Amino acid sequence: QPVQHLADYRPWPFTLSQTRLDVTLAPRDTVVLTELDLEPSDQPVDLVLDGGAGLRLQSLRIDGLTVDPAHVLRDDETLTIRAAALPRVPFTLATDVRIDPQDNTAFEGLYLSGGIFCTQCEAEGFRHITFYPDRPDVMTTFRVTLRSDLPVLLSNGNPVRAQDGVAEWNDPWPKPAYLFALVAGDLVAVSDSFTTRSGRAVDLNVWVRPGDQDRAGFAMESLIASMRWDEDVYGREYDLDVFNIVAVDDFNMGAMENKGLNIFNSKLVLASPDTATDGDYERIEAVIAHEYFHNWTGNRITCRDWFQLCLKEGLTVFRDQQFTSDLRSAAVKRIEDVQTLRARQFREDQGPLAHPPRPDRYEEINNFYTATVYEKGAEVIGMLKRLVGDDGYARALDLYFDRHDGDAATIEDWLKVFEDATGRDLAQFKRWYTDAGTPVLTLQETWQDGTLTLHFTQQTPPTPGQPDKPARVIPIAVGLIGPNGDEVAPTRVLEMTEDRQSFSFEGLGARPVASVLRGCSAPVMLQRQMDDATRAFLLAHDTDPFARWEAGRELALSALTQLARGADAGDDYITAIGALAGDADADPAFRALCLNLPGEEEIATRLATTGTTPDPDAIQQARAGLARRIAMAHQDLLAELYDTMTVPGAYSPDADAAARRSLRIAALGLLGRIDGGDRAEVLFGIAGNMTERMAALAVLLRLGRGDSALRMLHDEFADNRLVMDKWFGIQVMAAPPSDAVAVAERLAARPDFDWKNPNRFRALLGGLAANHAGFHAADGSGYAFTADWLMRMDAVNPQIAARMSTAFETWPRYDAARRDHARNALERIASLAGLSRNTREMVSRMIA
Ligand code: DPP
Ligand code: ZN
Repeated sequence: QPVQHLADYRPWPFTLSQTRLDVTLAPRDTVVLTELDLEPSDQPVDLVLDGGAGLRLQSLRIDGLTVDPAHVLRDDETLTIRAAALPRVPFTLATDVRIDPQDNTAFEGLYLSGGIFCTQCEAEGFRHITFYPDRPDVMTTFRVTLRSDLPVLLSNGNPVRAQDGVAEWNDPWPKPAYLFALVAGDLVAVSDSFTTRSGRAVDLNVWVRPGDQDRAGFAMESLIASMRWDEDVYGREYDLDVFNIVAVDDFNMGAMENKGLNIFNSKLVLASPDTATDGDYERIEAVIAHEYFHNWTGNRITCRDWFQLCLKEGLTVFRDQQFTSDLRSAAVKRIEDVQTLRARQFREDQGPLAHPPRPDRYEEINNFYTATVYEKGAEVIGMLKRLVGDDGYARALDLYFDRHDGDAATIEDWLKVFEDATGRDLAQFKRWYTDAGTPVLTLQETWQDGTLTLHFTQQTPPTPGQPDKPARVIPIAVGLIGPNGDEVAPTRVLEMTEDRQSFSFEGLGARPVASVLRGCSAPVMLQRQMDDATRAFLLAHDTDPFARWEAGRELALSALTQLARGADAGDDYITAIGALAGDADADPAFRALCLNLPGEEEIATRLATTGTTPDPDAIQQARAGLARRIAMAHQDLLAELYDTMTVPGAYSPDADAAARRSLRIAALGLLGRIDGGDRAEVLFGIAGNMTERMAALAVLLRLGRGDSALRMLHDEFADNRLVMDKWFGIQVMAAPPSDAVAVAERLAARPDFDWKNPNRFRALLGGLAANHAGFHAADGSGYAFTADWLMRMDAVNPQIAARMSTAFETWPRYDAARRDHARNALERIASLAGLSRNTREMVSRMIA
């Protein structure tokens, strides 16, 4: 398959009015009978169906008659029936195909996960099940018959009948093949029901393995909250009689929004206080919501082609972010989202894998399920909402659902809806979708006669294939804080449209401090000359919680980058952070976010973007040293927080309880720098929840005294895959950097390193990648270890190998010796015989 180009889009020259599937499940030789009701267009053209060499075709009939083999062509990816063999009137094409789910280790199409048959069809998995026009703009109704002795047989839509090993499902909503799903297994359900606001009763089920029911309740609560929220906030109702969620252990992604039958990675469904952290609970709630919200933004309105992936993903991430903000703390959620954006999307934008939210070329679409498509896609919608206002946004969304229900739509359609609903011209705004790269916004200020003027320039560095970057429209939210700490001008959104532009605030008595890019009003990097005292002032007084946190962040990064360069710094930060941590009026979660120092990766990024080659060891030492100084300076306060930020009563994952725990463990982490790990040792033994136990374990591992805690955890949870994933991951992540590769090697040699399971593989390899100085070990051992495993994984599961190869995406910014090691590792991967298209594309972009 050559490079795909957006410009080459052509509608499919047939009409498909119904798909009927009859599947007899077996580990080997599953029988897939498919009937497609097709209508040809006016011109006679060949019928080209997707479907590769893995499909064993037993028969091919048109209206009951076998198609003359002379008119049939097959290659590795398609089956073609010549126009000469096709009727000029509506006809039914019937195929009989055999496949082997048991041998499907790529987890794409139909596969077995621990005795459960399940599917993953996005983006192009359906073509591994049967021959089909496997493209999102071909939408049709599905009728599915499943045959198996397994007790639970599920597919999309509404159940028609189920008895004697046969189940029939009917999905009345036209959908593309990527939203198809089937599940068969020995499963049990946690069940509930929901009545939509127009009175439709919906049966809800969360299907898990027998024994896991007591860990599925939170997923169900989250589903009900999501259904209610989408009605209240977007006016969107559910549209079938049943909504099923199934948890499986082997899953390439987090979860999948198949119509009426969401399939989830079990780590995003199963939770109990003793096995899941507060972060896990929050993530489960968000992903359940995300997949549910796709029912409208993704399923009822889907994408015309895969270049438009951010149409559904950016919008659905934006919606799940709004949902979490409404249920929990909006300020904390915004800070967490920006941290993720910077750690993953800014990182992507600054390296060889940079691409726009709507790319215009790809080789393998699975490589574009990225932070840029998802997280930046959501940021772009946040900007749009800021520019047109809340009312304009609501009108545009109503119009979007009205106009495009049932469509396979494009980014152009999406923007047109906003233009029509608000009268605004979005031609310049569209660059956010088509141009890669993070704009750098610089700010200079002048003050004269009671007028403060902000002089901005914007400039976006070149990215692969896009040397020139015209100016974008950037919404810059600004407020002013007076010298006494009061807000003298509330938030106002400045719209920057030129390369350089100035904005004035007049009639001011005394010079205020500008609080700029409030709420992170645009996904840009702000460069601004500001002394540490002014930053500390904003950290103390800014009325916008994001900007307040950001002031502390900048203060920390300023200290850490100086320390990493060998200078002396940090006193201002230590003083300011103590005041904030002790501010009993501030939300404990906010205080915890401020107390957590920027990670080593973020420090490396800051150094690289300001012209210094990052030295991973120096960064690690700078950060550890500053943490120790904070602990020394605020020992009593931190000990008090640790002792008092407990949560009485039974564990609850709600925002307030989680906030207190987050501040408590932030204090624990700092105290661990000076108490030798004694508190952590005690806490690990007595804590009744996984949040505190994992935090304690991380402290112990960093100090090299985690062995007995690891043994305890292992003895308790050896049979729990999700806890064991954490057990593998944290040992590598929290290892002293000089040991990290050795720890990873030792763990990889264990019999329970079930590396073909994506979660287990990600735990170990992702754990190493997250250990910045360990992965970037000067001798290249971290790179070599990772490359060896990526090559091994590529032959088994190309999607996972390709995804994890992004560990290398920052390699060009390190020193020459590390660059040599990294390039060698990447070239070794590139030269592997039989390398998948997935990994080949990633590696070749990284060494281009
Ligand atoms: N399942 C993935 C998601 O929901 C891909 N659609 O984002
Ligand atoms: Zn999604």
